[in-house]
Amino acid sequence: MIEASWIVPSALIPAIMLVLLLYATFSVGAHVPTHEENIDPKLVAQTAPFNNPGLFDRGNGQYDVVMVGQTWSFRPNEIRVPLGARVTFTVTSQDVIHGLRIEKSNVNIMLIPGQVGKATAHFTERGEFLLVCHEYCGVSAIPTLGHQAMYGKVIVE
Ligand SMILES: [Cu+2]
Repeated sequence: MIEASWIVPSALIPAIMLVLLLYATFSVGAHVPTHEENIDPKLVAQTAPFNNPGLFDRGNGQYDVVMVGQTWSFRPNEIRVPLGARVTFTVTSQDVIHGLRIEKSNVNIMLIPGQVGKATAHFTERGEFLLVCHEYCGVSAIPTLGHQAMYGKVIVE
């Protein structure tokens, strides 16, 4: 019977992990960002949609954000949406690897030059939410610049 006390947990633990993984994938929306689109990293500023970054109202509470990361800022770096907005972020980088993490949301994307990253967030809480670059992207002699200065905010009102 001592074997059963090992076999049962060793079968149960992976089963519980699988259930949690499926929950995270389908209910929370936490999954690997899609990288199905690639663009020329040298032509980001000329390539649609990144030639026109910004917030776009698609109606019915749906919004698109086209965002470009660059050393050391996001364009746009302030996004204002109403409560309940569903916002699809389409992002890339025009120089080095950056990241995009938005506080209290499932948005956590790497911004890789030449790759288009996408994530959709549902903003169900009013407030200001920090968006930060979470991939170290360099230092500057000027203290107000550099990776630590690469942030912005989402305002849900
Ligand atoms: Cu960065």
